[in-house]
Amino acid sequence: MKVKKYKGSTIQEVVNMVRRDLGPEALILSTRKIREGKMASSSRCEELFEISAAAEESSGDLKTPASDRSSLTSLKSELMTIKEMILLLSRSGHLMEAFRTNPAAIDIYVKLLRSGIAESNVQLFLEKAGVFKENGLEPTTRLYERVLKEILNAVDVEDPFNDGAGQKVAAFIGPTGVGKTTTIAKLAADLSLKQKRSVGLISIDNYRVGAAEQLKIYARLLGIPCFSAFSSADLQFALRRMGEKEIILIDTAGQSHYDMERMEEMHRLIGSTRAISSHLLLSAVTGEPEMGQVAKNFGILNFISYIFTKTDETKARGVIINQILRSRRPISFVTTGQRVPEDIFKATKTRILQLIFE
Ligand SMILES: Nc1nc2c(ncn2[C@@H]2O[C@H](COP(=O)(O)OP(=O)(O)OP(=O)(O)O)[C@@H](O)[C@H]2O)c(=O)[nH]1
Ligand SMILES: [Mg+2]
Repeated sequence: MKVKKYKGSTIQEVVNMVRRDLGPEALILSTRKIREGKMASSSRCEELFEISAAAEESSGDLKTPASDRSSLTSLKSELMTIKEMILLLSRSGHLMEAFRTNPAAIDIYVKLLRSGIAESNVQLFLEKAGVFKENGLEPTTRLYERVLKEILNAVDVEDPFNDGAGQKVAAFIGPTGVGKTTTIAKLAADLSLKQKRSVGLISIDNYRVGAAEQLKIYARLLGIPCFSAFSSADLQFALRRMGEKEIILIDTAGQSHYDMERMEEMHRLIGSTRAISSHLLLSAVTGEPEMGQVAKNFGILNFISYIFTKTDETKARGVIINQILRSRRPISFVTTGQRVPEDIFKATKTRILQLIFE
């Protein structure tokens, strides 16, 4: 692997130099602004852009040691190539003006974009972190820390079962197949087995054949009660029967967010009982802007937190941030796989960041 440094008076000029010399697949190790001249303070001191880039000696070259080749492969997943940089330059001309002040921010910009955070939000975070106002001589790590801090500020977290006072009744709502029943099973296991709290389950899913039975199987395994409720009266009855339980988890039927009739029906069933809090499950693999539409339409049920599921099925987990910025609500839990009870964690700001940028 050869690593070389290139200097020029504009980013575009340096990028072209790298492409000519190392080819379009060359990896950008760093982009920064430097001052060159006899005396740093003198007016003759010139401000230049410097790019450090790496490339294989020649493709398939037997002389390239195996260790070099494997380190290059791992770098490839992390770093931007010259080809990508050219694309970026052509796409966001106005942004490149901003990057003139701080070229090191290009790396951060690309990292955030790759995480699935929408371009407009990436710009917002960079602007808020003051990246475009700085003199460009600050180390990238400091800039990155400031951007991460801005992202952290956007994330709210809340554990609906944390506060010990009073009974907690939580309904889990969301589109079909997002993982409502599985998430309830994971939570019920954690709350009853690990935290030793008294838990009861209610299924109001009377649409899908075998839905209530699915929940009852989990309840039986955990040794906790489970009722089915088909009407408002049934639900009130079940809630009364479990009056002494500390926590009651309600499983609801998955439904299309465009079926407003069923949404109203669900509202009549759970929305009219003030003691029930709703939590919206969103699958991280739901495309955008559909995720926003799901949250908007389910908003009629006044959900108080998000639970993001299936985060193991995508690397673009920055969609979580996009959703929070579209409609700000705290995150309560995140699920990371199919295994019950392991694949779930309670949301904390740090864990959300790790999930997105790991
Ligand atoms: N990969 C992955 N799969 C998950 C996750 N959570 C749930 N699943 C799977 O998603 C499928 C649907 O899960 P359910 O819990 O039945 O979903 P639901 O929302 O209750 O579905 P309906 O009641 O039909 O609306 C099952 O195969 C689960 O194992 C997760 O975090 N990651
Ligand atoms: Mg279900």
